[in-house]
Amino acid sequence: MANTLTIPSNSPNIAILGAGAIGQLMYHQLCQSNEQSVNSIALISRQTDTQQQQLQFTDHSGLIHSKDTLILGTNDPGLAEVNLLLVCVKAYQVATALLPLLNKLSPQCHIVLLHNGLGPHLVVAEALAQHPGQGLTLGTTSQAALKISQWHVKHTGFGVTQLGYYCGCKLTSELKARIDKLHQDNQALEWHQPVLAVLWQKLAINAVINPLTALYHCANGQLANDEYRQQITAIIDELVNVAKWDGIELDPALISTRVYQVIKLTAANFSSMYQDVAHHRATEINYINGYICQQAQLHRLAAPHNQQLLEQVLQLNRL
Ligand code: KPL
Repeated sequence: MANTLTIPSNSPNIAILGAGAIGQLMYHQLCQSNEQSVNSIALISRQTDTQQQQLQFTDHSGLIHSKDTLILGTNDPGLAEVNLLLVCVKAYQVATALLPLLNKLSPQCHIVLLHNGLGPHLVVAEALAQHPGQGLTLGTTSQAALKISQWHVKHTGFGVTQLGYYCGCKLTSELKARIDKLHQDNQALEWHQPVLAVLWQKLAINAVINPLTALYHCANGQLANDEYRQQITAIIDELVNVAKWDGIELDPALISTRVYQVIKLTAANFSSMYQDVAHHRATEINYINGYICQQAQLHRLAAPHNQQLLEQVLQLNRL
């Protein structure tokens, strides 16, 4: 189904960049919570041409929904109508996928980054200096989704989505209300100001669970065993120290409690990094433990445990 379309009227004004599991999940959830205005929501692909595609969604109760979806190509003039863009690509894809679009989106477009790890926000914020009408919100989600096939995702777990304004023009109340509607489906959605502290907390969860599950080849739950405790404490202590020099105060005991909660809540899951390594895909390690090492270097701090994990996971990628 790859017919080129022209869509002069009824152009979408909310778009999702990235059609992975989380991107498609966000698309379906936005459509369900904005029923009166589903035609205003689209995906953006890497292709230059626009297509129509039937997407399927298995919700948490097992019901399957089908939806004809507009997948905007990167050359579509309709991009100029997009005034809310949810970026759901992996951290290492953000700059290449998003920066070439900034000129094509509405000059008032508000961008929401939703990925594991930290770092791309710095590059995007710098680029937005050339687009004074646009703005940036950062976020993270603990919802889980599984890609059953290219255009079929299954909602596999509830979790909180945390968002907060970062720079540039603020979200209009109309667009914020449309994001807030995601609350409808029993989903926790929180706004935090400033947002960076919650992103560092999520970074701690990923800095522990993702590399350790990839290296020890295990499900998240195994990390609750005592044999990992010392290493987990060391990773968190280094992160808390680096965050402090970055202006973010974190309580190591609270971070540790939260990390162990997530290990328990997602015990049967295999982390995204475990899966990336298993499928010989690039990992987000440079934006997780790598970001901690980068900021440590900036502040002339030592972060040997995170540095070792970074090197070990990069090595796994080379195997
Ligand atoms: O975000 C995750 C991931 O796998 O990337 C966690 C929270 C660790 C769940 O698996």
